[in-house]
Amino acid sequence: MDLPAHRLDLAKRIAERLKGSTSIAVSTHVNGDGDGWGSASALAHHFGSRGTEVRLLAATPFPERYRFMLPEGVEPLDPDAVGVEALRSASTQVVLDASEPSRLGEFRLHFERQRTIVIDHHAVAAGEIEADLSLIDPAAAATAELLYDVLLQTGDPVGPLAAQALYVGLVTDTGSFRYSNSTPRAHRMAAALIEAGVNTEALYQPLFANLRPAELSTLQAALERMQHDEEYGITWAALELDVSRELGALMEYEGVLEHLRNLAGTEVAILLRELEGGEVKVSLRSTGAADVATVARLFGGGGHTKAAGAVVSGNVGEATALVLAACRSALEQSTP
Ligand SMILES: [Mn+2]
Repeated sequence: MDLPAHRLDLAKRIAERLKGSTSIAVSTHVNGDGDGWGSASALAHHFGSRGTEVRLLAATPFPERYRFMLPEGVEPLDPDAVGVEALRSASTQVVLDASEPSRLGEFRLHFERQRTIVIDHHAVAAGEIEADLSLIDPAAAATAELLYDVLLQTGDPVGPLAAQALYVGLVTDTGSFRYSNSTPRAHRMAAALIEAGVNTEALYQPLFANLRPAELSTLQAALERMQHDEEYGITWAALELDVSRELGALMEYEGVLEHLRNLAGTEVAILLRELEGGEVKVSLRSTGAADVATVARLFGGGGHTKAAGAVVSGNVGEATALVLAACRSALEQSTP
């Protein structure tokens, strides 16, 4: 695979550093997604098969949906005494799919600059994690793409299980190759991973199906509450605390936002979920020119231009009003 010149030097240096490590601790961002956990699993497969001890750190609970990617015997560690000790004692500390300290949860206090490597494709806004080597490129489709560049530089072939985990990162972050980051290079990488042994059909069930009834109930509750502002092209659903509490952790079900953004005439889709303690979790998607990362940052959150999130103080009604106002002004600015 062609490697953009500016990435080559860093990818080589990171590959050398990882090859020289006796133990590697890997963290992704809180509420880790398919790209974060796919990349972490790929790193664990690739260096684990060389005999390196690789420990995975889960600042928030590891999503069961991604368990099939983990190497045998690797169990992501909570931010308790055991997890923190695994991080502190590792010869190399790796951060994947995040570059802001606040995204690391309780683990953030235990990274040491000289031992830290960051690989990420988010545009850094709020201040970077201090690292010895940082491969950060928002032009990459996924962190999995940057990690693949690194793995190729190790000189060891990328095995089928590492390839599968990288493919999961690529598929989930590109919306199954439908979003604007589905670049020619992302497709070339997908082809190379399939050649390395990925069975794409076998991934459909674990990634997209296997929904539990409660997950479809989440969708049902959201669709019942769906509202649409025709003038601005905003579609949203706000879930009150009692619904949100009942559905619990299942609220992470991504398919809900997909449906909201698929309504005809939608430029911005918003899912708001009231949490305990007077906070509302807000997830934003843009289908056009509006930059929802800027909206998320107004509320202390972040993300990509077309996919971002934040936690807003207040009840769900107040948060909805604030976020809608911010989205309307972002849409006014994005319209020429
Ligand atoms: Mn990502």
